[in-house]
Amino acid sequence: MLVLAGCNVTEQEAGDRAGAAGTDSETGTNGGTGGSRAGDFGPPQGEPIHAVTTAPPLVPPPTGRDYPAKVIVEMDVVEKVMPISEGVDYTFWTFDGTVPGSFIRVRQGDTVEFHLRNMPDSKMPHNIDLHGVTGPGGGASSSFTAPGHRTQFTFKALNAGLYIYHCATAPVGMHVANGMYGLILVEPPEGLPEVDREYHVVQGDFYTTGRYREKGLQNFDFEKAIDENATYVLFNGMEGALTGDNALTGNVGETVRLYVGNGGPNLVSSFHVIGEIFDKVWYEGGTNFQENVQTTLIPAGGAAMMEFHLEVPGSYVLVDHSLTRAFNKGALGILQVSGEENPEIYSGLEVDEVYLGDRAQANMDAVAQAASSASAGDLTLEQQVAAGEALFLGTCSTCHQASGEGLAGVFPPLAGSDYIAEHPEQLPQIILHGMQGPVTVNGVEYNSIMPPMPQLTDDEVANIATYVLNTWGNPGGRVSKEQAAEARATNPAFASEGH
Ligand code: HEC
Ligand SMILES: [Cu+2]
Repeated sequence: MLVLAGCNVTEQEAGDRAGAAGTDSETGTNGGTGGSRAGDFGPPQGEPIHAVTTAPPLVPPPTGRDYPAKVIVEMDVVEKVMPISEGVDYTFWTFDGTVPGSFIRVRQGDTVEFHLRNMPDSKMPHNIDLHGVTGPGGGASSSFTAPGHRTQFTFKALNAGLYIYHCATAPVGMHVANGMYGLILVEPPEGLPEVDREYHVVQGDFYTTGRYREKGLQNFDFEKAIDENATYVLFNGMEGALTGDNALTGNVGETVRLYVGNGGPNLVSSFHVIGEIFDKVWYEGGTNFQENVQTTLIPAGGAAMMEFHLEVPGSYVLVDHSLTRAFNKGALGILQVSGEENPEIYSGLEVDEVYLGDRAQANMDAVAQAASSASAGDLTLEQQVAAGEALFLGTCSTCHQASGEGLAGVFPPLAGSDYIAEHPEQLPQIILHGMQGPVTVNGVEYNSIMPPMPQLTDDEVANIATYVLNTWGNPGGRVSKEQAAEARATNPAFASEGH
């Protein structure tokens, strides 16, 4: 007979648990929390408290309370244009003006009075469904709010855990795809173990009419959303929200806790931090934890908490381990850890440029500037080269290296390449159509495959080609966007895709 210890929790036991240490720190399990039946600690006590909410990636301080209170949460719905990638704008619909919306932190047993305002300049009505609410619609039916209106409803947070909230106004998939989600943490009565740093990150999938990184203001593409064919998969609503100057930070010797949600609307996340192992994962945002985890699955409309101790300095890369989402759709973030090297645990050589490409750079200003200058029709050679360099890193440097030297026997050099010197006009064609078959560069024969990169815009191809021509002793010259467009229409003999 299979005996599941602690599965049958009496109300008495469940009540006893309130205020007592919950999860067994040795095993990550407990005798059962009693769920919602054990989550009502009576009427709110003391003066009402105005919740401290925080914009991503910050997390409000612990409630620090040992009694249930009335907590007032105020949230604004704001529709606004923000960058989704450098040089790419998108009309986001948001809670509190950020994607994800503000992080809410309450304690199990708290009575939450929720105020939702929809800004007068909004075009749409919105509402909120908090997965931490017990009651039909999670608040949605009580919070339908037209532009210029405010609504209010109250709920008791009966279940501890980390929960997604989102807009649930029809078409729901569209409201969520436009960025309407965030996290609410309902602390267990005893609180969570103290850590040195806490951050919050929410993944989301985005669907734009233009291609990935196609410049300008992009519209929502409902067909792509229905097909679940995301153009971007992002942490915190913008490519670069957690890289460069925006990277998360920590120090060797510290313990970090991440609160990670997945707003969706569609894709499930295989959340992983390259170079770290989660010491603990409170999978699905629930009460029990698993230990020593590489990758944790975060469902759309779900969440997880994870903790890890930092031993070695360097760049740790947050990814959705469905990897083309990370490297070709934007699902990348960085945790930058400072401190003493620890060669006994890890010796050596950082690889974040290869992993991150252009996103390892502090900023992509040159690209954004080039994009705006290009639309104004006045791009200088210097701007083209600067923008091309930023794009080269990550697009081409993965194989040809940032130095342009290539890798002996595998990837031919672009630096001082006699092939480029003899065929400078082929550069945009090689970029757009790839290359295969034997090619001799500086006396060495290569016979491999370079993949085509038609996802690059004509501007991007022109800038990368111009950068390559004007760097590492190559012959100079300039490629225009019109030449890139012509190259796109050609069918070169060396192309690596069948035309
Ligand atoms: C996935 C690896 C990879 C990437 C990424 C890549 N290349 Fe290549 N590239 C190759 C390989 C392999 C060859 C040789 C192909 C052959 O053997 O026919 C090559 C050949 C070339 C050549 C001609 C040979 C030479 O060295 O002069 C040029 C020019 C070139 N690549 C430019 C670029 C540029 C610019 C980019 C970025 C837009 C880029 N490549 C991205 C792998 C890559
Ligand atoms: Cu909405």
